[in-house]
Amino acid sequence: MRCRKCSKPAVINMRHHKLALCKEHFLEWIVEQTERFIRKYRMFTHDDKVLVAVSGGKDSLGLWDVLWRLGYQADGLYIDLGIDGGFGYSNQSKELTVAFAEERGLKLHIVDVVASYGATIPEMARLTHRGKGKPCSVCGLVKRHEMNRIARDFGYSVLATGHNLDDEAAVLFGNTLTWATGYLVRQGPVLEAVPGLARKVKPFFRFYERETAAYALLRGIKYIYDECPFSVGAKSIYYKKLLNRLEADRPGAKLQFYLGFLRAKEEGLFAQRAEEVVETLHTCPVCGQPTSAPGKCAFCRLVERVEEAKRRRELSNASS
Ligand code: Q46
Ligand code: ZN
Ligand code: ZN
Repeated sequence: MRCRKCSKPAVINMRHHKLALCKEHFLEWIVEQTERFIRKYRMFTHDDKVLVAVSGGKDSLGLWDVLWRLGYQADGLYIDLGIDGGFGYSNQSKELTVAFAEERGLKLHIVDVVASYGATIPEMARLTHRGKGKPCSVCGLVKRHEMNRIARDFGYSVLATGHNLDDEAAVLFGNTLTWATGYLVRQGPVLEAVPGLARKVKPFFRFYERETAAYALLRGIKYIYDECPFSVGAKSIYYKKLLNRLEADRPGAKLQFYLGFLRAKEEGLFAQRAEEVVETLHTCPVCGQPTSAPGKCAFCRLVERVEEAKRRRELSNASS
């Protein structure tokens, strides 16, 4: 197989695009395509301050690398969740992220949830009995809150995440199986800003996971190969496998599924539902972030419950 652009041996064949490329042209292609998607979907411009949420994985570090090469003002945010999983997941991913930023002279914000809130994510879930043994819902809540907080406190107008097509198609598949219209209306590569919340964008949303992995590998980015230990058995992984089987028989099926959804939405599918779910936002009296119901937001309630549970535990330890 030869590169379409220069006839050197190809390192990747993207059957859905009928495009094979050599290393040099593939790396160039990813950067050019990312720029094209950023413009096409009006994600941000060179005047915006962009905060990239980085986990130490291939997608987020790859995205940060591409935005840096394109000359955007893109700083990173790493949230140390305190997850160990027997191999120091959080420590390893933090070290790799710090090294990545240092090598390129990039600014990185680090939030340490233990230092800030007194417990790791798995401890928070245990102490508050949330998530039936899985800390993912607590984790999502904390990550969203911290991303919004750093974006607001440091004046970032855009929050970028490294979600790829496989991630997005799996979420879409899950939402479609249950016709979760409330989620479907909000799903997309751009979520516009609302007062108090920065715009959220996913510049890698049209790349297959295999392409983002190839980009990180060929670019020589050192990223964490292991997934978070709590991702084992996640529904999204099962949906990804199903979609991969479909893709193997019909190259391009995943991309078609997702882009078809975006087109249908543009044509008015769910438009009525979108109007219904425009919520009146309230402001949390503790943290000042927007929240859908009056009173404290879900994050502040979680932090309060963690503190209460820790106090109770200390009291019972002291009396025993
Ligand atoms: S939610 Fe769950 Fe992920 Fe948090 S606890 Fe790990 S698997 S990192 S995207
Ligand atoms: Zn080439
Ligand atoms: Zn709050």
